[in-house]
Amino acid sequence: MKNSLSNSETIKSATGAVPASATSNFPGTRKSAGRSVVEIIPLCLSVILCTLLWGGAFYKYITLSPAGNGSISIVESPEQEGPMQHPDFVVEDYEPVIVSGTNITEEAKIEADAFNDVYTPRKVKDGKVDAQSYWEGAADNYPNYLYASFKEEKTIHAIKLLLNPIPAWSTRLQNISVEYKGASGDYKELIAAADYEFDPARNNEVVLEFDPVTITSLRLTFNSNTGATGGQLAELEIYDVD
Ligand SMILES: [Ca+2]
Repeated sequence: MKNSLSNSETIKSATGAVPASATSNFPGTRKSAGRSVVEIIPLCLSVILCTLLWGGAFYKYITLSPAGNGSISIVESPEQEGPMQHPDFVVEDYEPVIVSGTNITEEAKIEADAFNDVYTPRKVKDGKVDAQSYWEGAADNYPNYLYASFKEEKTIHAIKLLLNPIPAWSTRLQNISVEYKGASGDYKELIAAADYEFDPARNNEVVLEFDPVTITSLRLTFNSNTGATGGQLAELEIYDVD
């Protein structure tokens, strides 16, 4: 009897619903989120490869915003084949101005109302622009006057004012006016007072051109100088008309 009942239970079990555990534990049929492990591995490899390739391709176009607030700005980097410099920092090459005519300052007698230390007026016509060869007006005593006088009348059309061009002579503004005097009479205005920039990046030179005028003397008036307590000039070049 016992054996008969055992056979009946065995038959029922063999013909009834199959328990879930009967398939889940079967070798080679494990499931994960509806895909087998065999299917997921190549999919993951594909995702990683695409991330590396596309990430590298777009890296140069994506930067974080300067504010660092987490936003993203998309910019296009320039095609660069060599060293590059931002346009805001590019310094243009400066070519010193070539003035027509002949520099006749050598023929002139140079004087000033005063000078500072060893910086005498004659130093504006020795052909040197070094650190020792310039005239400087009396300190804190504007206006400072510089004169160039000739024995004979000269017809001129330009003057060039120079300072030492090395960067140590940093950019400064000098307020200057120019007057002239003929064979007789008093000084007349040639160039009204104005601020002129002396910039070592531009050879620390200022060129003033005007309609030809016949003179026996020039008077330069220095009203201010942002770089010193008096007017300064390393060379004065006066050009005649040839
Ligand atoms: Ca000089």
